[in-house]
Amino acid sequence: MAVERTLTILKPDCVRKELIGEVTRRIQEAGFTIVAMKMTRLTPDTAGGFYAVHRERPFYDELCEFMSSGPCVPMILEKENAIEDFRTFIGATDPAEADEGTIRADFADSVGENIIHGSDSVENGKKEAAYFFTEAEVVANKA
Ligand code: IDP
Repeated sequence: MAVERTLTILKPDCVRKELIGEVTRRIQEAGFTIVAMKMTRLTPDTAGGFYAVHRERPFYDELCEFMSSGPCVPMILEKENAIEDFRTFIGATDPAEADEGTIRADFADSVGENIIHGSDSVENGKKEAAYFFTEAEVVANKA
């Protein structure tokens, strides 16, 4: 299996609930290597740019408001089969439908405030990583 990278964001609800440590521990325990990480705060505009694909969806404004409501922690993660494995690890978008033991099942309150993001394809992972990180900020690139 190919080594892939995925972009995750510990969303503002994750930071507010003081779950950065617990979720990061689980990410590493599941075998993902963190190759870039920062804490930042999105504006409604930068959140909107990240989720541009959802611009026509009824929840778009709510999503931009939520994603800019406090700091978040984006990371680039590396692992074999990272994209699919990380989506399985975080669980379904709606925590009520997420498998037991997944991050969203354990910690998320609603389909909107669902703790964590994970890229849905290798191509989108690359675009999303570039949205948050320069090449120089990716530690593995400097080894
Ligand atoms: P994903 O994060 O599991 O890939 P997407 O369908 O790509 O799910 O939606 C992006 C984000 O938009 C979700 O993680 C969630 O925060 C928000 N979202 C999705 N559907 C709804 C909804 O029906 N109401 C409110 N927010 C939603």
